[in-house]
Amino acid sequence: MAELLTEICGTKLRNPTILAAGILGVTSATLERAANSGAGAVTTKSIGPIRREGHPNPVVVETPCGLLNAVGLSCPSPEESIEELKKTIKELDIPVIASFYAHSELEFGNLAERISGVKPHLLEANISCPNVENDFGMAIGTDAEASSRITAEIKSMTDIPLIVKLTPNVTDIREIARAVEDAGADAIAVINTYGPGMAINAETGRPVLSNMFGGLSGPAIKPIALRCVYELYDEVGIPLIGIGGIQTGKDMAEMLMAGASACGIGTAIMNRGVEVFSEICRELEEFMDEHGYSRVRDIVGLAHR
Ligand code: RRO
Repeated sequence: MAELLTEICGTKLRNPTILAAGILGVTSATLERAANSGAGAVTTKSIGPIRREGHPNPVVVETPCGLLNAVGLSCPSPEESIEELKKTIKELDIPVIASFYAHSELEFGNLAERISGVKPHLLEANISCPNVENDFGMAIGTDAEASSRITAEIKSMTDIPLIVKLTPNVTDIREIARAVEDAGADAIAVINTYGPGMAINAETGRPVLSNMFGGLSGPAIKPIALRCVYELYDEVGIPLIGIGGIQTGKDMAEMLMAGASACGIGTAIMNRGVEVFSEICRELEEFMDEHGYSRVRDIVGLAHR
């Protein structure tokens, strides 16, 4: 039987499936559901510097090959989020990745320091949300210089390994990845949602999302995620977490072959339920057994031969 163990920045994962940020990630109870269903690690919904309501409903709409969302970075106060994170870390026996966002360099650094106090295994800086105003979210992740400054500031405030999550909505993702690697990032997660896109209800003649536009996830963006991981595997020397459209064990094998060491799962939970983690692992194991691969590292980057 194939061995699914993998590793991100020295943190061992029992398998390469990671609950992606923003899905089931607000409370320890929902994160625990993903852990119990077999996830290798879980990521919290992005913790912010102040309580934020997010956009009014509807914030999610299904499209033929994926989901559009414009949740709008909703989050409890940082005190509440960090308390919940502390509980999650205590209760779960798998690595917990704390995702967070802020509005400025200093705020990113301060929040990273506060979150690090409860010792998550890894931090994930979200500089790539497509659904918010200009001064944060994707505005940072599309600017190599801002991405670099924020990464360096976070690194100066914490010793916990830092994953930086990038947006695909750039001309050259390699430039942004190089900038964050040079600034000290320990790993890169690619990709956040694509777009924004929109849905219109033909009956009402109105946009469906209250925010009108939202980020696209799911099978529609898998080819884009694969391309980003493939490009970055050649470009940077730090581990990659591949996210975007992974629904099956075979999808995951492809993402590992592109160069990811582990993979985020999000939209697939809507389609296959929370059991998707153990199902994808079983499918990946079967795929590896059938093809004679015995360890995850045998297939990481295989498509680059
Ligand atoms: O909350 C959101 O609307 C959101 C976030 Br923070 C993100 O990083 N990506 C996304 O598609 N939605």
